[in-house]
Order: sequence, then structure tokens, then C-alpha cells
Amino acid sequence: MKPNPRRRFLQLAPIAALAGCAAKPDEKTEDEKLPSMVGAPIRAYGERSPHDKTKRLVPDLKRPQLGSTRTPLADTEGIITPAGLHFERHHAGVPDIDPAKHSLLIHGLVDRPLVFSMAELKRLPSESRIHFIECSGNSGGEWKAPGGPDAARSCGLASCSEWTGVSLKVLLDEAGLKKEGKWLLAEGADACKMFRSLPIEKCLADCFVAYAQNGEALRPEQGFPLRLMVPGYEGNVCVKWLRQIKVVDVPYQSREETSHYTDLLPDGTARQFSFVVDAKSIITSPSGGQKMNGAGFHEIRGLAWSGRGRIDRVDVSTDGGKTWAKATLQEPRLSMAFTRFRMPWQWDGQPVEIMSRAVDESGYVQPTREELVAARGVNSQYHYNGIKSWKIESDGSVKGA
Ligand SMILES: Nc1nc2c(c(=O)[nH]1)N[C@H]1C(S)=C(S)[C@@H](COP(=O)(O)O)O[C@H]1N2
Ligand SMILES: [Mo]
Repeated sequence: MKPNPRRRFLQLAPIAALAGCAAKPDEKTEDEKLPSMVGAPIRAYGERSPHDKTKRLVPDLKRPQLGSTRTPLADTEGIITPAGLHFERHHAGVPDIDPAKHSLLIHGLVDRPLVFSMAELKRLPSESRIHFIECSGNSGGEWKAPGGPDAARSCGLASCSEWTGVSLKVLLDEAGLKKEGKWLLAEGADACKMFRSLPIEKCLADCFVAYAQNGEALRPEQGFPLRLMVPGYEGNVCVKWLRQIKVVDVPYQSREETSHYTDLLPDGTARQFSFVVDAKSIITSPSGGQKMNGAGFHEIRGLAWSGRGRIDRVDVSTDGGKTWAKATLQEPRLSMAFTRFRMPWQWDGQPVEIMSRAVDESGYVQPTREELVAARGVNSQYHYNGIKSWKIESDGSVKGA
């Protein structure tokens, strides 16, 4: 019977001397050549292998406190972003907060204003959920100049973690919400005193204050000791170093709601409070900056997410958008979390353009750049979710298209 070539992914040449059947008696077999070594001693907190050099993308800024670092999406697997690679975005640097001295004030339109210490928060009923955070400025460069060179630069202001904490509903029930309370202001303890207004329905539905990330305390960059999690909404509302929540009757038009995070439309009006993250996807492998090591089998891998719920489908095109095939989605598919997609592919070594298109459970289809620009113009720096393509040259190099 002829071997089925489709069964073998890589056409590797077999090794000469197999275990136990060396060609000559004085020659070492392949398994005898495998090295052995005495290991390093035990340690109290694990570190990565020194051979793993994966890093966040850190721009060279004069005032890094105002900046952001990006997740190297092309070098992450599955759906969880390791805490040390979670993107960071802050407007006044990372404060050093002693959790023993930190508290959360809840006041405004409530029956009983309350202050919770961290220890008191941890006594309350807890929950853990996996959610992405995406900065509204992610992919902002693609509005004016599509072609972001790699996955980190084009899309790295998005990450996904398991977050643990207490639901806002539990906290607001303790304080007793007054019926005039329709919005909530959440404020951080960093120097910019960043605050955002959030509609009370969303707060009661699924928001929570998180003190843990991927099984351990939040990292300082992610808001240690406490942050707000607003699943599916633009990252900016997930206020870090959370210190007060005030229940109010109307949105307060904060700096982040007026000068930032609004989209100037072609007719001169602005799109404001566009909280929900629209469905988006990106192929992380092969992606810009990588080099294909030869024609033949390659697995196309990528990430998709939506603020409207689960990802229903991801289509992949390997012919510049002419035809599309359904990718396999990693289970479980979680609501408002990263979803990993995969597709086997035989590359014939010819130049091609590859791209992905996410569809979420609400039926929303990720738009092409042309469709997005037709609807919103090119004035905005925020909320870009157009289809991203990569160009593969015949030498195997991959570039942003
Ligand atoms: N207090 C405070 N919260 C903040 C910010 C900030 O500067 N200060 N940045 C916001 C922005 S713009 C984003 S996108 C997210 C980023 O969260 P991360 O740094 O954990 O990725 O935090 C939000 N929360
Ligand atoms: Mo952001």
C-alpha cells in the first residue's frame, strides 16, 4: 500500500542509527547520544527558562509613564496571556500601592456609604472569569496607514486573563442602591485620577472588582491590588488601582469620555460612549515579521474576540479574500474572551495574502477596512476592527498588508 502523503505533515528524512540497532558495535545509538545533566535546585517562585526570551514590545519613549507596552501576540499560544506579557496602558505610570493601606469607597446615591479594606473584599463571595481587555486605541494606526508590520504593533493592545474578584452587584447590594442611581463613576488611585462613567445596568449585569489574575495577585501594571473589570467594554473603563465608586444620576463627561475615546465622524459629529468592543480577529501565525521555513504544511493560527459574546465562526482566506474556509475554534469558547482558531494549510511557495474574519454570536461580521472607513471615515484613532491581512512573499517573508 502506498503511504498517504497527507498523513505526514513534515517530510523529514529518517535518522540513520535507530535505538538498539546501531550500524557498528562501537558507535553510539541515537538514544545513547541524548544528553543528561544534573538539574538546578528548587526555588520558591518559578521563573521562565532563560532560553525563553519572549517580551512585551516596549517603545522608546521620553515619558514612559504616559505610554503602553504591547503583547507579542505572535509568540503566545492558546487563549491566556501570561501576566508578564499582558499589555499595559497607563496615563500616569504604575503606582506602588500597599494593599494593607488600600481601600475601596462606595458612595453617592446609596443608602449606606461603605469603605472596604482588601481583607474585607476577599471575605465576600468571589468569582473567576476569563475575559479579554482591548484598548480602544488598539490598531489605531490602521485607520490612516493600514499595513501594521507585525501582530504586536498592529494589534498588541489586547490580552486575555482569568480574573478573580467580587461582583459589583454584591458590593452595590451591601451599600443599597438608590433608585435615582443610573450611572457609576469609577476612579483609580494613580496620579491622573482617571475616572469613567458606566451605565448601572451593565454594572449590575456582569462587572466585578478583581484582585487576582491567572491565579495570583494582580500585577502592578494591571492595577494591583484592585481593578474594575467590565467584560466586553473598551479597556479604558477597566479602571486600575480602583479606589472609589460613586453612584450618580448621569454620565459625567470625564476627560476620557470627551478628549479621548470618542470617534470624530466625517460629518463632524462624534461617536461617544461606544463601549462595546466590536468583533475582531488576527492571524498570529504566520504573521508580519516571521519567516516561513519552506513550502508545505503550516498551521494557520490566530485569535478572535468580541464584546458582544462568544465567537461563532472565524473564516480564513489564503487567496487575498476571494474564497474563505472555516477555521477550527478551540473549546471552550467563552463569552467576551479570546478564542483561538486554527487551520491546516499547504503553502505552495507562491506569494499570497492571508486574512481572517470573525463572526460573533450576535451575527456581527468583522468588516473589511473599506467597509469600516465608509461608515466612520478616517478621523478617529480609536475602535478600529477591520480585517487584517498578511502578505507572504515567495522567499517566505511575511509583511503587513
Ligand atoms: N487608573 C487607571 N486605570 C486605567 C488606566 C489608567 O491610566 N489609569 N488606563 C486604562 C486603559 S486606557 C486601558 S486600555 C486599560 C489597560 O489595562 P492593562 O494595562 O491592564 O492592560 O486600563 C485602563 N485603566
Ligand atoms: Mo486604552
